[in-house]
Amino acid sequence: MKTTSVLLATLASAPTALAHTVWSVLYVDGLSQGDGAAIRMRQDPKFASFPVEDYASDDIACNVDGTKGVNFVSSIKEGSTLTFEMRSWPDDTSKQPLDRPHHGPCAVYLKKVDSAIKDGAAGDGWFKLMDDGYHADSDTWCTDRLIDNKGRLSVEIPKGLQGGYYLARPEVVALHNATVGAAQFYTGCGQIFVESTGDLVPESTIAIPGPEYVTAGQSSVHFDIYNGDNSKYQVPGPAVANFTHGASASGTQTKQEEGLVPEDCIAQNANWCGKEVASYTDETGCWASGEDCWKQGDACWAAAPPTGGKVCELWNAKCQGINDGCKAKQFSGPPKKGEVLTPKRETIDIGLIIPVVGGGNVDSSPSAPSPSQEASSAAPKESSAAPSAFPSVPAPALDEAAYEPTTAADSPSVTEAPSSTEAAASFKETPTFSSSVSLLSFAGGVYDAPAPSPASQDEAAAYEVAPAPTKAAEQEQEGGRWRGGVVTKWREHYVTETVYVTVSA
Ligand SMILES: [Cu+2]
Repeated sequence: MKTTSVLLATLASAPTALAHTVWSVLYVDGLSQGDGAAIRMRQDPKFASFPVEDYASDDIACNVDGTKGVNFVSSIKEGSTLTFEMRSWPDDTSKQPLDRPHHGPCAVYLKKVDSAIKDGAAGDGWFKLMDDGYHADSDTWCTDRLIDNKGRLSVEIPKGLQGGYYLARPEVVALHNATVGAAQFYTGCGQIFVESTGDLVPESTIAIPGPEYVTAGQSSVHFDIYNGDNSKYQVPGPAVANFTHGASASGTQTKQEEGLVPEDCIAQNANWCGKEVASYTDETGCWASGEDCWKQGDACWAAAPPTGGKVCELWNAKCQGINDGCKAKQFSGPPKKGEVLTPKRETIDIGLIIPVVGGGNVDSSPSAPSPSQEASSAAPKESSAAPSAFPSVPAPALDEAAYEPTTAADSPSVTEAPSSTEAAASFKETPTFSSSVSLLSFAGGVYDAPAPSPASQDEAAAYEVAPAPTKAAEQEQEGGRWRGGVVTKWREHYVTETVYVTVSA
């Protein structure tokens, strides 16, 4: 049977099914906010990395569980760079951020909200800050650039953007199954507060979910990347937003009042915070404080997202220390009172910043855009020819080819590619938006091997036809079919197994 042979061939040639991905960490100007902190992600670790495939569902906004907020909100300054990190195993950075056969575009959206914690995410108000699809010169997708960049997607928060709370939504759309219309959306949302006195607002917003974002069957989610002309692929959603002056004072929040990490927080695990237990001088007090400590530890584990509970472990060790002290009749405590258990936050070199194409223009008049302007801003990949006043975006390119290296000499070959560390260092001296050519060269240049791609679209489809059980699932089906007087009997035996294997990045 065809189906059977395809499946078996897949298992024989590729014993590893694809590991999906989940947005796991938010960095602000390269500083980690802590694994899982201020991020809405799917909570069940078994399914955290699974894609959203129902484009009409509210889950497409901030992922499953994404309509509910988390406790913390990250502080951002206008002009700061936000970096989202995806991981195939949210609690294990030694794994590949996303398996290579996931090919597709990426984007970042923002939504201005009254409360970053309480907003339900789905609905109107979303605008796109950047997107990136396919580059014909290097035959690469945004996913390739992200995988080469440790799974990190960065975007600059526009200078002058209206201050206040936002949901920040990174997105990767994997197209390996899009031949049958099953593009996979990987998303999540960061809860942020933008410190700014600016008054810039997007000219228009869209609803997610909604027809201006994506609908099933649309070419952005139903596309044959193996046999089609990938240079014609259009990223889902609207064009990158243009901005205009005229934020309403009532909608501007000038001071962050929600989602701050308490000052007396001595242990932070994602969106949970532990506070020092009461001091004691006698046995009763000792046991009582131990009890309080364990209670907080339980809450830590209960709140731990799929990125794990490393700080909960440290916390429980603290509680054990208190109890040990009580047993040893050391009734003065707690030991190491006030010691901060939160590990020092990591600062990373964010590496690649994908240049923003189009958008960003500030309308000189604060009045509402004319219908023709609206029409042009709604058209994908078209930008008005207005001079760019914002932020330091180059004159909008008409298409991707216009900002890509025009000669082979501009584009380093694979063998000439600098090490990623060297390339990353040269980045830092490069203005974010004005040197798109060198940035793109880097994006293509770090490749040290051609991307392994499925041998055929059948094989690609077979990769993820099955959900990802962690143990083998066997299934037999029998049936019969009558056609033209002949009864064909068939019997199929499926074995689907997902084996996750460590692949060094
Ligand atoms: Cu996947």
